[in-house]
Amino acid sequence: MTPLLLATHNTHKTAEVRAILGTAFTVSDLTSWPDAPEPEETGATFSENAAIKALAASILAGPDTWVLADDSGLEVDILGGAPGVYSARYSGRHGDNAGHRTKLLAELALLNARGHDRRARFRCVLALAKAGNIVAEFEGSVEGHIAPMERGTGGFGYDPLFIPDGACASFGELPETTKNELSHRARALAAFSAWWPASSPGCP
Ligand code: ITT
Repeated sequence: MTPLLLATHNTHKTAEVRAILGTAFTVSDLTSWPDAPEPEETGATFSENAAIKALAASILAGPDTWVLADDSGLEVDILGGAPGVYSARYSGRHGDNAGHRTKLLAELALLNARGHDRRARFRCVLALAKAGNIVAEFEGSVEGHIAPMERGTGGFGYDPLFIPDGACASFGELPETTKNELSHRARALAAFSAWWPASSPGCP
């Protein structure tokens, strides 16, 4: 099993990455590094923020450690792609997921958004780093729409509001295993897994 440091403090992400990658990797995260600085996510794109997080963790962890950073979020078409890179701080307080969901529903109500106007997608960009360099980047997305009200208590973040195309239930209602088959994170990790053996023959 290859050790992989996930450059996140979000333990929900870690749990999903562990479940999706299975036994090929031993996944740890920054909760095991109490002194890990939280770099400011100053990028304008998921890609830039993923690179910021991956490089900071790679420098911390040293040259032998593979580091993967996940920058992700929800894009709502009628809001011009918001909350986008601001998904984790949409209502003003980082990680106030209930506040973010309330604000999103209020914004859509103000615009009287119905049907197609509620189109949205989750996006995930993964940056892979080693020895202080970005080695590769992987992306995944899942299309869907925003429910009229919160549905279910599973998952995290915007999951109770997001209904993926082809489903009649939100990520907050669907079993974890279903989310982990079709989510933005699952698709980005599938690209990572497909790349991994090809680019690292005989490693580590
Ligand atoms: P790290 O930066 O430490 O990884 P974070 O939660 O701040 O943790 P991001 O900056 O990537 O991570 O913000 C992602 C936000 O987007 C996250 O806090 C959720 O609000 C939302 N999000 C991303 N993936 C999601 C998912 O699978 N389900 C629900 N919401 C998600």
